[in-house]
Formats: sequence, structure tokens, C-alpha cells
Amino acid sequence: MNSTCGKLGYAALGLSALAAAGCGSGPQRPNVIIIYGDDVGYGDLSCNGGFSTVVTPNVERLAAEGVRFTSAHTTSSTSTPARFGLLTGVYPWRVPGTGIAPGDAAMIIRPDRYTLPDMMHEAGYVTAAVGKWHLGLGDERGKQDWNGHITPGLEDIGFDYSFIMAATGDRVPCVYIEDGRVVGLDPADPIEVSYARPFEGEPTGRDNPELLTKQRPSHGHDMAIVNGISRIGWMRGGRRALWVDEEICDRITEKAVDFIRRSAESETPFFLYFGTNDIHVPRVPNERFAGRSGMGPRGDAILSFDWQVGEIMRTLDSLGIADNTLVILSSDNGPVIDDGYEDGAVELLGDHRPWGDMRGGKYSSFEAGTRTPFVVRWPAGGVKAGRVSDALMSHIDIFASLAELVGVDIPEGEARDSRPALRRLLGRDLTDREWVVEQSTAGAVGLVRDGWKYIEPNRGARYNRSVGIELGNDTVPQLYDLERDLGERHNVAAEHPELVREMQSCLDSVRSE
Ligand code: NG6
Ligand code: CA
Repeated sequence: MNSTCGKLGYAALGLSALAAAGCGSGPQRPNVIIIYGDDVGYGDLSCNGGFSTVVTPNVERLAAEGVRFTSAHTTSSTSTPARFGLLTGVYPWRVPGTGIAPGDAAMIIRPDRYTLPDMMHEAGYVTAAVGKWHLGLGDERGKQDWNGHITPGLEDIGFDYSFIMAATGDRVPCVYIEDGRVVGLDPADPIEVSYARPFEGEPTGRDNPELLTKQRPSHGHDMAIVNGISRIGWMRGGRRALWVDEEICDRITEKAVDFIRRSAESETPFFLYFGTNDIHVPRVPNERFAGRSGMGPRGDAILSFDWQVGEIMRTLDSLGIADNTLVILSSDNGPVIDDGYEDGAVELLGDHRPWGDMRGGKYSSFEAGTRTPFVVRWPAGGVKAGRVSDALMSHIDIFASLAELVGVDIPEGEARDSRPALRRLLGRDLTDREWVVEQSTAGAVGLVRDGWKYIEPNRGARYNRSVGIELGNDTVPQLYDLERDLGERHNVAAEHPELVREMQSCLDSVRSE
């Protein structure tokens, strides 16, 4: 093992790597779709082995026709930082203010930053974001004009089109925003949003539990009531624009499908970032899925997630563009069972194991926090059907790998943590990334390298009782031999002091890069 983690002259790899990836003499321009699930665990998808009691046939098809990864990591074990890392190619822990965002957060990716959609745009793509956003809007927290044009917005960071939920399903404002404007707003009934205080006279989950007709909170989530469910944050007005939770999967899928159709008609290659609301809380599945998994709303939401994957694929098939569309499917972070609503997820889990053989889950430094499902399909690009890659890899490299694919030189200093690894992404290079950095909610950082996992000593809580997840934090160094102990049960730091020093120095050098 190298004793440092210095930069390895990756810029030099550019074009030769592209040729070696089997991409002909120059860059190709397949359509690119990233389907980013929310809190979908590695074991939640039936393609990943025998952990799931719910069958997800559409994801299975994707995996059967593409490459499925067993060791792909998001940068962080919660949504906002994971999405920040994906779309900027910069580790979120380098940038203050990238923790879980409130629903009235200002734009976390500032307009002057070079983003993944900027890069795709530069390559001549038409770009869109549809679904969950959770990266803030506008210039200043709480100062957005929800009744006018919410700006700056996604158009300022490279997206030609957007149809989004501002934050998460459990946060206000519970409305869709299309190209910076709330959809279906009645000007006579303006929206007000606050994360500071309730609105006088408006019912809340805390004071009016009798109004919670659909789901009650198990912890938190006791503020504004929308659609019989109380949320995080307060809002009032905008009644005509409020989303109906049961319809979210249909609404966002319809918009994603429309975008694909429009782009295909114009014969412009497209880039679609599709963030599903499933399987985040509140889990309120459409009636087509309600009760179908036998596992309650969480299982039903997995079916809903799978259905959306199927709809996207059916659209590509019907347009004859499925072969030359690069589809990347993953999740922003690991699984959680009770994330704040009494939806029966804990009681009905049965033998289903969302975290697979790993320890922890969402919020955690342990592997289940960041090791997510990851499937890549692109038949025309030579991605081999049915391949399984155990290569260590990170969502942080998607940016530079796609730049490599479409032949764009990333401007100096931008996407600084992203390394071109197209061959690995396409399942042709089965070797590991040198190392992968993982971040938990506590801000703790871990490192996977050469089959070892190191978690820096930190003061974060060990356990989150509300969600029942081991967070993997400890004030002493932790070292696990992932090849023998994927479940991170035996901390062997004391037996390998030299290795601990090397891992720490590797982390230090990544940090100071
Ligand atoms: C937590 C929420 C949780 C979820 C999470 C963000 C409470 C008690 N819990 O603070 O329900 O919203 O934030 O999830 O409010 S994420 O997947 O978007 O990162
Ligand atoms: Ca998430």
C-alpha cells in the first residue's frame, strides 16, 4: 500500500482512457440518465441478492442488461451532501453548509460553481432535473419569493429544465416547482413558508393530532399538516398547489418522460437527473402499490421506485433510444426503517434486510450508510449484460467520468475531487479506486482502501435511538478488515497501529489537497 494519497496525474489519462473504454476514436454522446433513489438500501433491491423480500423486476432488468456494482459509495450518508458531491464533484465536507438542508435553504450549489449539468451542457446536451432536489433555492435562506420567480435556481447551475420538490417529502413547502415557479399556484392564495415559527391559527401535527388522517409522526415531523400528514417546517396558503403524496411518483415520472420525449424529438442528446421521492418518508404509496409488498408503505415505496425505473425504460424503448442511453441507477444514501413516521416499517420488515450484510444505515459511518445500489446500463457503449463489478468506486467520480465520455475538459480547479474513471463506471475496469472517502451525518469521515475500512476518531453519537441506527462514531480509531468482516464487528485498530497511521495520513492528505 502506498503511504500517501497524493494526486496521481489523472489528467494525463484523458483521451487514452476514452479510447480504451471502447468508445471509438472520439467522444460519443449517448443520452445520460441518473436515477437517484432516496434512502434505497443496497439490500432493498432484489438484484443485489437474497436480502430483499420485495421483487423489483425493472431494476433487475437494468442489472441483467448492464453492470451491477457491489462496492459503490455515495460521498455521504444523507441526501444533501450526497447530491452536492454528485453534482459538483467536490467532497461536501470541504464546503460548509452542505448538511441536511431545511426546506427554505438558499442555493447550496452557488451559481458560480461548475456543475455536472454545466459540463453536459458544454458538450451540447439539453439538461434537466426532475424530482427531489434538497439543495436549496434562492439567494438567502427564508427569503425566497415562493409566489414569484424563485431565483437563483436550477437554470443558474446548468439545468435547462427543472420540475422539482424543493427539499424532501417531509419538508415544506409541499409543492412542485417548475422552472423556478410553483406549479398551480392561485395568486389569491399565496404561500408562506417558515422554519422559524408556526403561523398563527394554522393547525400543526403537535397541537392537532386529530387532523393526521394519513400518517402520524414517530419522532419530529409535527409541524405543518399537508394531506393529513404533518411535516418539518410551517407553511400556509398555496392550497391549490399542494402536492398529493400518493401522486408524486406519477407526477415526476410524467415530467421525466415528457422531457425524454421532447429531447428525443429534437434529436439533441439529453442529460436527465431524476431524483425519486421514493423511498423517503413520508411513505405514502399510490393505490397501485399500497398493500402490494406485504411489508407496508416502505415496501410499497420500493415497488413504486421500481415502477418509475420501468416507466423510464419503457419510454426509452418506445422511442428506440434505450441502447444508446447510459442509465446510472443509485441511491443518495443507505436505508432507514423508522425515519420519523408510524408507517409500520419496523413491525412489517420481516426477513427483509435493507442493509444487506453491512452494519449501520442512513446517517452512519458504517458501510450501509454509503454503500448503495449501483447499476449502469448502456448496451451501445459496450457495457456487458449481466456483469457484476466488485470494484471499489465512488459517486464522486461520475462527474469526471462523464466528462471523459463526452469529451469535455473540466476547467482547472472545478470538480476537484472527481477523477475520470469511465472504464470502471462502464464495468470494463474491475479494479478498485485507490480509496474512497465516506462521510456520516456527524461529519465524521471514513476511508476504504485495500479492503480496509478506517473511521476517524470523532465525538459523534454512537447510536441514533429514534431511527435505531448505529452511527459508527467512536472517540478511538476504528479499523475493520472488510474482506473478512464486512459487518464491521471487530475493530482491529489496536492490532494494526501502522495501518491506522497510514489510513489517517491518507485522509489528512486528501483533506489538505
Ligand atoms: C432528518 C429527518 C428525517 C429525514 C432526514 C433527511 C427528523 C426527526 N428527521 O432530520 O426524517 O428527513 O432528516 O433525509 O426531522 S435525507 O435523506 O433527505 O437526507
Ligand atoms: Ca436520502
